[in-house]
Amino acid sequence: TPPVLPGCPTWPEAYAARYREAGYWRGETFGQLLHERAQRHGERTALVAGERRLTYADLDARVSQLAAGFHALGIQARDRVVVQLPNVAEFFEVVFALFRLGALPVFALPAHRASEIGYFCAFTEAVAYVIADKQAGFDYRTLAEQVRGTCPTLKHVIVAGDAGPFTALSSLYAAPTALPPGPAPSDVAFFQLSGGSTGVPKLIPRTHDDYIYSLRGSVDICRLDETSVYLCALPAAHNFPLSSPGVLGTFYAGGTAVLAPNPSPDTVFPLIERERVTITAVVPPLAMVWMDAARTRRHQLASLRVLQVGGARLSTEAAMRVKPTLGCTLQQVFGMAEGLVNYTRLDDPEDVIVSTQGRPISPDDELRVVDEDGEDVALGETGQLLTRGPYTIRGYYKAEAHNAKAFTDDGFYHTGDVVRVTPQGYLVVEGRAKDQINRGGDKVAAEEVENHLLAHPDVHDAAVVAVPDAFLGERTCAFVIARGTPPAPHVLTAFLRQRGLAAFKIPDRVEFVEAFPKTGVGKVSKKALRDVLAGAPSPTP
Ligand code: J2J
Repeated sequence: TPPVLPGCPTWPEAYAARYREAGYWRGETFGQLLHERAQRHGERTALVAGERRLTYADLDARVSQLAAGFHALGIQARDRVVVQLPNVAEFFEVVFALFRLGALPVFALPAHRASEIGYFCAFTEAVAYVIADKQAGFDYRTLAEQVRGTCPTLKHVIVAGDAGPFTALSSLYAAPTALPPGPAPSDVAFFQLSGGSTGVPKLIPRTHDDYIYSLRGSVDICRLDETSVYLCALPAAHNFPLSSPGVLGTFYAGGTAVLAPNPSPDTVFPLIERERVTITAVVPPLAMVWMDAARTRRHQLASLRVLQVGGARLSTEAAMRVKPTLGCTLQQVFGMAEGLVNYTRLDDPEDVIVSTQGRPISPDDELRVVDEDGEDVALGETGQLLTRGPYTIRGYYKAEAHNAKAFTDDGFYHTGDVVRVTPQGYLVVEGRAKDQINRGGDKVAAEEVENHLLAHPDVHDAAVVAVPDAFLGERTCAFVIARGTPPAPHVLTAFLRQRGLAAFKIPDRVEFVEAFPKTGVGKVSKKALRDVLAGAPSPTP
């Protein structure tokens, strides 16, 4: 077998050697990590989800059984498996069982629908798709029916709960058997999804070595240990609650991870109180909702020491309210599934905590801030952030043409974020140069939505842009040039839903125009379109 999965760019050998020498990559896999923690912390609680409480020994045993079951089903090393599970214990049983075999989870979000899931299955040639039966009023088995017909490689649909016509996950916990040798630490462990700015989501190959390093770094910075209790309120598949330090970082530290089925204060506050949660992570709009709720229920948060906020820019004003209203330390987190994660440190001065998005995990995270021509700007000036380092990918999966644009020749990743660096070396996110809308932490690639709109017979052209929003930070607006009489906006949004686009990507607003304003080089000017929404006079096309 080839040393890495074909289609996954990797670090040049000189860098890999350096990262090993520096002690970042320690040659450990996720399968081994859980075994080791089970030996060390066997009777400690690893995971709390709904009615279930699993010790490290329980989790390790369940994972061994499930790995045997997956193996018996024929799932092999490097097989791709699309995993779309809500915040249930099975999520971690499934992914660790796949890690043991060296099979590769593709981390779909619960909000994804036929368009996204069908694409992930087809693009990765997935052999299996793992879902819950029903969650939050949605029946994932219907989605699986739809997807199965379109993906010939898909052999198994595996369901946590009532399986209907599919394979019950519960039937796969088998007596542990001898398994083939596990993956190498340098192997890809799973695929994260890119927020992206392109027509289809990009897949991010993360290795055991690089991801475990980012966990160890995050655990140190967030001071997790075996007494820590981490609450996972965001969807567990997302890189932030998974790894910064998230549930996997909590396992790394031997602490307890509590999974919340949804992030509303009514659900989460009693959980924080009951489980004595010490740290949790939210996106900015949720931080606002929690701060409002805490006015009357702050006593439920007494155990909380750290609130991490990330995924989108938190205003300084909101940041300043966290400590007074919630009584805990704010930690700003500016990360990306491609790698680089920045944190404010827990003992940073208050002004650094409220007004910056932190600094990198690793001394070997290399940052460049460049202008439009790719030239480095002066220190402290604003520009586009490029990064390279021991846990930042060198390329997306099977995306050669896109990689040539998204990475420099010497391996720096174009984050698409516009930042400046403070004299103390902290990053402040000032804006964005990528064609993406950040809807309260949910990333929407404009081109993806535009392509779906263009499929409608009444749409001649479409351009999707961000509208500022007091609650979400940004919402989406689709500017549409109709072919003939414009359809009602709800006809278009219903059309996108019916095409199986995740709800958070459905435009919040649709505006019909006669023509698009153009830039000097004749491209659609999204800036001029955003100005229209901001109340500027209509552009002259
Ligand atoms: C402004 N923009 C931010 C912040 C992310 C930890 C935390 C977040 C993510 C994440 C993650 C931001 N202020 N504090 O993976 O491990 C925007 C940037 C960035 C993009 C990445 C993690 N924190 N962003 O959000 O892959 O534009 O990862 O490039 O979903 O979110 O999105 P994503």
